[in-house]
Amino acid sequence: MSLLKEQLKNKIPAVQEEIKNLLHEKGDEKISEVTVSQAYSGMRGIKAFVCDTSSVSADKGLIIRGKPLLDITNIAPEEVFFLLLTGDLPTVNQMDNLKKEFSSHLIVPDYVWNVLKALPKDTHPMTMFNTGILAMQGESIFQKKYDKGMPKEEYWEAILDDGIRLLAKLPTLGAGIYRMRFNKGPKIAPDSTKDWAGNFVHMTGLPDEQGSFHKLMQLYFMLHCDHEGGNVSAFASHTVASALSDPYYAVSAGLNGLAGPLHGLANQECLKFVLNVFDEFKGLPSKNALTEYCWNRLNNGRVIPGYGHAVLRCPDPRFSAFIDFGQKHIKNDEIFGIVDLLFKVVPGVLKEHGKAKNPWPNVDAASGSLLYYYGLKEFNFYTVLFSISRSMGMISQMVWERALGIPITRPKSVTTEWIKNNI
Ligand code: HAX
Repeated sequence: MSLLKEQLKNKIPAVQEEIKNLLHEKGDEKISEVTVSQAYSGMRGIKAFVCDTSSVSADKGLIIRGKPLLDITNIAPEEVFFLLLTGDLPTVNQMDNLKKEFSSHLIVPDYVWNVLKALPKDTHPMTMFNTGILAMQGESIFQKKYDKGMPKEEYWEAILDDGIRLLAKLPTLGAGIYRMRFNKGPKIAPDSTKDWAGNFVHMTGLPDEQGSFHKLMQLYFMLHCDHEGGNVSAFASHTVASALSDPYYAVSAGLNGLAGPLHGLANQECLKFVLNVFDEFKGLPSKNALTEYCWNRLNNGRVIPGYGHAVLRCPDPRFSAFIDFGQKHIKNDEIFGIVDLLFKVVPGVLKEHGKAKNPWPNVDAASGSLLYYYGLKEFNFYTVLFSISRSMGMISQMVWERALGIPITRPKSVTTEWIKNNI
């Protein structure tokens, strides 16, 4: 048994007991009330379910298992996965064991590439990525064991087995799609001696003599791993998994939500916006010119991508971590300079505009400029990178939901007629 699974096996019974007692003691207490306007506005702010992998506070941002994000930006993606699942950072031994497990499942089956080859040449990389995941559904251990009558107590283990196999393949799938979709030549085989991010960089074929692109991808895959349970992608995958659809179904469902421009696709939209600024001004504009440019966009009824958030009310710490990286590694780059200038301009503009509840940058405001610098210029690929990372959070949440026996998601909707007659 893997050391990760062993750790979870030790932890799960105590958490099950804790929650049983909590329900016994506080099961009838209220944690939220719902107003009519919340019912018409995306259920914003309603506390209605539990996610322990991470939480997001309006003024501090992402906290992973009690650790504020900016305290742990140095850890590797494999470590954050272990942390999301167990609440502990792995020992050296546990980390080696997890890396070995990932390394033995790197190969994406040939039939997946054949399915992807059959798609139109201009298919969006996110469509290719999600199709690739769904095409592998027949590999699901959960589904095979379920068909044979697996007892409920074993669900979480089968979800974890699927999750690790799927996660191991995602950098291979993503990098293969990058090369296929943007005519970069034949796929590059994974290297089982490399870590998750290093393997991705290797399989893209992009140069990285100094190792800084590898460092960026480690940070990138770490920062995007989870953002509590209520965001579109996490909630979609949570809902699909609650029907006992296996992780291949549930992760691809979540990622279809991530592919929306108000969610994960904002990273591609944001770099597109930054490049438009660069083209318009042939470089870095003045502060006044950029302010006017932003106002024009707002007056045309368009959002400023990379700014605003449904929960956060402060600059996103993930943005701050990317800006720190940029200051250290690519300080004098002009595209990065525009991102930096936007940070000085947009919050003021959005405050004056008066609509957005949060005028501050989110995770998507800075990441694209860094990827662009390292040669990953095809910005409609960026949400695939977000997806590779966010799958860790979805899978961690799923493992615990099955371990705790959380039932099928089924909130109750009401009709407008009901509201008129009953409130
Ligand atoms: N630019 C212009 N207007 C904005 C805005 C922005 N960046 N952010 C919010 N607003 C507007 C909204 O469109 C809304 O306008 P209407 O009343 O006309 O509909 C109003 O301000 C109130 O919105 P809100 O309550 O502040 O924000 P929501 O919770 O409804 O939406 C969004 C949150 C992130 C979707 C929103 O801020 C947005 O569209 N931002 C730009 C896109 C973006 O960066 N998305 C990525 C978010 C992070 C993420 O999930 N990454 O994956």
